[in-house]
Amino acid sequence: MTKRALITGITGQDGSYLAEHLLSRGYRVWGLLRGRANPRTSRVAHLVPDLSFVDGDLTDQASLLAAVDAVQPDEVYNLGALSSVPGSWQQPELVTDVNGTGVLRLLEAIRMVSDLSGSRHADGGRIRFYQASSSEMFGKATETPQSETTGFHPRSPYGVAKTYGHHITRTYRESFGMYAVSGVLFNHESPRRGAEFVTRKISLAAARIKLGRQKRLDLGNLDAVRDWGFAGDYVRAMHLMLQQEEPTDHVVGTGRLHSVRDAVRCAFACVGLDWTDHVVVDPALVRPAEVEVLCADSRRARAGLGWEPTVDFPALMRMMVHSDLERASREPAYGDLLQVAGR
Ligand code: NAP
Ligand code: G4F
Repeated sequence: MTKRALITGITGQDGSYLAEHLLSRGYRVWGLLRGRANPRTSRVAHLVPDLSFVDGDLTDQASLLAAVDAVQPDEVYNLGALSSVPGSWQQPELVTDVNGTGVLRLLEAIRMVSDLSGSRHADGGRIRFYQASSSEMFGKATETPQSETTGFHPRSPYGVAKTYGHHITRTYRESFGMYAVSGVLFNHESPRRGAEFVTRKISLAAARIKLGRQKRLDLGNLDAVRDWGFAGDYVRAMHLMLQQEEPTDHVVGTGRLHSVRDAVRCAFACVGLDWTDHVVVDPALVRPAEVEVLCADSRRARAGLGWEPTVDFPALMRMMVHSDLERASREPAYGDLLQVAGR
């Protein structure tokens, strides 16, 4: 029977890769779209009409209930969130509502629809649920590397809200027997990554500076260290987590560490430039409370799901820089813009 999946966060980086992955496996896929009047669908426009949309917002219980009831999904992937960590200090209450309470609302919608229409699902009426948890929950990590048993010490409103989402998912699993799991995913990037995140900010700047469309790159903490992987690999892990006999949380990452400085060096080397000629450290971009190092211990995912990453860090940065060179070459040069403005 054709499986039906509902994805929140369909317009985001991961939503687009996951929709592609599920469609390629024969799923019918619906994306939850907020703000129909002005939807940001550029990342998934190429998937229409195979991909369908349903209205809804994680801050609105009634819309989630209606969406789950309309789609009658076998699997729900909750990828919707305000996902910028620095942004979460600007809008802490909204981030808590969307990234924290939003998870509770979606679990409630699934519970209610499952109770009402249980017989329509092969596995006893239960809709399987994936929660996009984050390595930001480890924050000021109590051990390195971090695994499924490492304690949480979040350092931002984003991390705190994600920690609530993680715990409420486990609580619904234990309270109601729901197949509800969290993937604790470490940083994953791609050419579709938002330009507010550091790797994409760097790849875009390297491309623009090479093409004479940008002068310099302002960055915050160059010493921060992350475990960066490719988003296309990580959505495979999300899908695998919902295909297991028992609902189990998994940590997903490469186990390889690189600093922001490494990312800059790598990206500028791709375009034949010395990064030290172009990068300026701006103290205003340093966070109120930084997460210095995150490193995944993904042994459970590798052994239990058979998951492996396929793209290493230098290949990931090259992929992003090459994509941005192509994109930036279509942007008007600064001089052209001045001419258009009549100056
Ligand atoms: P992203 O590109 O920032 O996408 C976020 C998505 O959430 C967008 O589609 C956005 O829709 C949607 N959204 C925002 N507010 C919403 C609301 N009130 N109701 C419904 N949807 C809403 O994020 P991503 O990188 O794909 O990440 C996907 C998920 O994984 C997020 O939950 C993120 O926190 C989590 N995560 C990401 C990483 C990573 O490294 N990428 C690592 C760990 C966890 P609009 O277009 O309408 O704004
Ligand atoms: O790219 P980032 O903004 O990613 P961050 O904060 O690690 O969060 C991302 O990964 C999380 C998983 O761990 C997700 F849950 C979350 O949704 C998001 O996708 O920053 C990475 C590092 C930080 O230490 C930051 O201080 O880069 C450092 N950095 C240095 N200069 C910068 C900059 N980050 C940004 N965004 N912009 C800078 O100019």
